[in-house]
Amino acid sequence: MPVPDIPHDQVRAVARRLLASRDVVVTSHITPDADGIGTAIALIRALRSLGKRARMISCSTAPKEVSFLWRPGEFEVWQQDIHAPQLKDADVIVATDLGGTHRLGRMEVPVREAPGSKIVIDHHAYAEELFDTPLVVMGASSSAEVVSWVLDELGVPISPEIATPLYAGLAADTGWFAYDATSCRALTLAARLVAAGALPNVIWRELECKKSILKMRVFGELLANLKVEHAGRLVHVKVDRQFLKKHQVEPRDTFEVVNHFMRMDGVEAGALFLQLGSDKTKVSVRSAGRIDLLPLAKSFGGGGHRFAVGFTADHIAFDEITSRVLPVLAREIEVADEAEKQATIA
Ligand SMILES: [Mn+2]
Repeated sequence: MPVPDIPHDQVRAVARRLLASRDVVVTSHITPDADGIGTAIALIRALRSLGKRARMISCSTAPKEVSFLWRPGEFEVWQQDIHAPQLKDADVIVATDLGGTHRLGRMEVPVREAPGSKIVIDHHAYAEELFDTPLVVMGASSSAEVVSWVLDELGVPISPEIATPLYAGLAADTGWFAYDATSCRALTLAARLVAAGALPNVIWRELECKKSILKMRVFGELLANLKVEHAGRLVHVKVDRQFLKKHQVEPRDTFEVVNHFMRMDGVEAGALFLQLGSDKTKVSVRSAGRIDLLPLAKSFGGGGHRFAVGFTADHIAFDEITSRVLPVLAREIEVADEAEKQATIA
C-alpha cells in the first residue's frame, strides 16, 4: 500500500485549534485499545505540558492490559452527572482512533450537543460529519503516528511519558511492525520513540504477556471451533451468548482470535461473529490483502481499514448472519482469483 502523505494543512489546523484552547476533553472509541488509549493519554500529557486543562474521558472501561498506559487521574469513565458539565465547558473535544461516531457509545449524544469545537484524529474510514476539524489519514499505520505529527506541530518534545503510550499504539496497530501499513515512516517514528525512552520489551510484555489462563483456554476453544470453507480459503467462528456464559467471559475476551485468522496458509478472509443480542451481532472481518473489505463493512454501516473491518449487524437473527456475510466473502475470493488469472494471461 502506498504510504499516505502527511496532510500538513490539516495537521496545522488541529494544532492551531489546540494551541488556542484552554480546556480540552479527549476521548476514544468504546473499549479503547492500545492505540485509542495511547494516543489520548499522550495527547493529554502534551496539552498539560502546555498549561492546558486536559482530561481523558472514555465512554467505557478499557481492557486490563492497557491500564499500564495511564496514571491515576488520567483516565476517567463517563459518568453523566460528573462529566456532562465538563464536556459542556470544554472549548475543544478531541476523539482519537474513533473508527465511527457510534463508537462514542453513550458519549455520542453529549458530544454531539456540546458547544466546543470537535477534532478527530484517526486512521479509519467513516463519515466524520460530527467533527469540524478532522485529521483522518487512511493508510497511516496508527492514530499514534497521526498524533505524533500534531505533537511536532505543537512543538511539544517527546518525553518518555509521551513516547511510551505512542509506542504502544504504534506497535499494537502494526501487529508489532508486521502489517501492511508498517512503513519506513512508522519504523522511523518507532526508533524516535525508543530514543525518547519507550521500552519495547516492557511495552510488549504489558500488552501481550498478561493473559489469564482462562482467556488462553477460551482462545483455544475458539480455534478448535473454527469453521473452514471454500477449500480452506475462508474461515469463521461464531460466539453465542451461551459460549460467553459457559466460560464466564465478556465479548471483548474473544476478540483476539481475529488476529490469528491470517496466520493460516491459504486463508484469504476470516470472520468472527459475536452475538450481542438475539438479533444483534458484532462482526469482525480480516483479509489477507487481496480482498477490500470496506464495501462489505459500509453496507452494514461499519468501517475500518481495507483489510480489517468491523460492523454491528442489527435486526438480523444470529442464525442468519453468517449467510448474509460469508457468501459475499466467497464471491470476493472468486473475483480476486479471476482477476489474478486474467493478469497472468495478459
Ligand atoms: Mn488505531
